[in-house]
Amino acid sequence: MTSGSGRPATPRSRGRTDLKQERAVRTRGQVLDAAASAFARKGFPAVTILDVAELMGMTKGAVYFHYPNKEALALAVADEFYRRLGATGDTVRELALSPLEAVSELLTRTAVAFRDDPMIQAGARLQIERSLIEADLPTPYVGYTNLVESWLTQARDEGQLALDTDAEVMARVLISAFFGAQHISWVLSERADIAERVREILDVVIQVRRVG
Ligand code: LUB
Repeated sequence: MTSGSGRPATPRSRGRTDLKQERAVRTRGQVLDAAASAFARKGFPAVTILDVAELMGMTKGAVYFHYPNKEALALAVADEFYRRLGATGDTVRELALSPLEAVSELLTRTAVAFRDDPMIQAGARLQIERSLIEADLPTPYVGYTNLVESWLTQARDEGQLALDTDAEVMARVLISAFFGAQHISWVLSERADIAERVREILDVVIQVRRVG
């Protein structure tokens, strides 16, 4: 690649092309953040490209330059939602907690993200609205269910859960309860009490199967 002046681009002399590309990447991220805020607040059907543009103080054309239509924006938000959930899983794995602590940590961190991160709020809302969106959104729920199941299996095999624990069923129950809790917390308290509700779920469900 060459810079605007025709010199080879090196880390020391970055050309105009590089700076332009960096700005484009940054703007694309800002468009995605604006779209997430709009989808989280209004839902897919009600959001317009103009809403997204106005949130950024840009023209509709600037949004269209990065995403051809509303479906492409929804898909990009959903992909970023799962990237962030996956990163949360990776972070918790790196903490090297006991498997039961890992399950608690994962769901607690996810609850906080639902409360604080519009990208997470938007991703979850778009999944609820998936039948209204003409794009192939990722399959919901299964990634988290499998991750939680793997930790519960480990906990059972290490003797922290009753030997006859069905880890697959327990994971499904936890994820279903989590999903219900975040929805109820959204409707009743704008998610102010989400962490407390998720704590209750972890206490009750894990208590039932815990050994010792
Ligand atoms: C997570 C949602 C909401 C599950 O994994 C997913 O697809 C998820 C989709 O609406 O939260 C977290 C238990």
